[in-house]
Amino acid sequence: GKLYINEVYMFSVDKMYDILFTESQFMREFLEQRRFSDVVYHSWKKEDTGNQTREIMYTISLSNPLAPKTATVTETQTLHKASQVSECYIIDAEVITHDVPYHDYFYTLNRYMLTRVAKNKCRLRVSAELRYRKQPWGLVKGFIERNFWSGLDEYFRYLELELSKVQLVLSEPHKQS
Ligand code: YK8
Repeated sequence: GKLYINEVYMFSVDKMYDILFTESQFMREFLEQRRFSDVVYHSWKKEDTGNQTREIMYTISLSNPLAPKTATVTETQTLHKASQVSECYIIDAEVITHDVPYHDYFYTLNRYMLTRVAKNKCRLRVSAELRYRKQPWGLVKGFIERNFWSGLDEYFRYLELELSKVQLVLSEPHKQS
């Protein structure tokens, strides 16, 4: 696995949850800029385990000459039952990229941990793992890994950048009228 974000933000943990895990303006604009389209959110469902899960479907555009121009994606998010409003949220996201070469070999597991630091301060920790469904041979494995990590690096670098901007907007002092 790889740790992508481990940062403290100057807004509440509930705000961070709203930004990342509801159909927020932030997420709408972010996905639009990343050229994600046909986004369909299904609602959260309670499982027997006490966790909640939901599915999100979307289409991504790719610029790799070896891949098709677009690919459909299914992201299954699990909100762990250990999560507590205003304290912490733990979300696992299993991401399946259909339509890309070797798509039947791998999927992605991302883990988001949102924790309260103070009333208007939270920590976001995001890590990602490449998981195999079947063992690829050496050449294919190298090929998948290069493309996989470069795609994820770019996505999370951009997410971190956009989140730091939110922080600036939200911490602007309110003008007195
Ligand atoms: C989620 C991991 C691999 C995939 C991609 C595969 C190319 C393979 C082609 C080679 C395009 C939003 C990625 C980056 C697409 C985007 C996925 C996102 C960023 C073999 C020729 C989508 C998080 C996420 C997880 C996995 C990412 C894919 O919230 O390289």
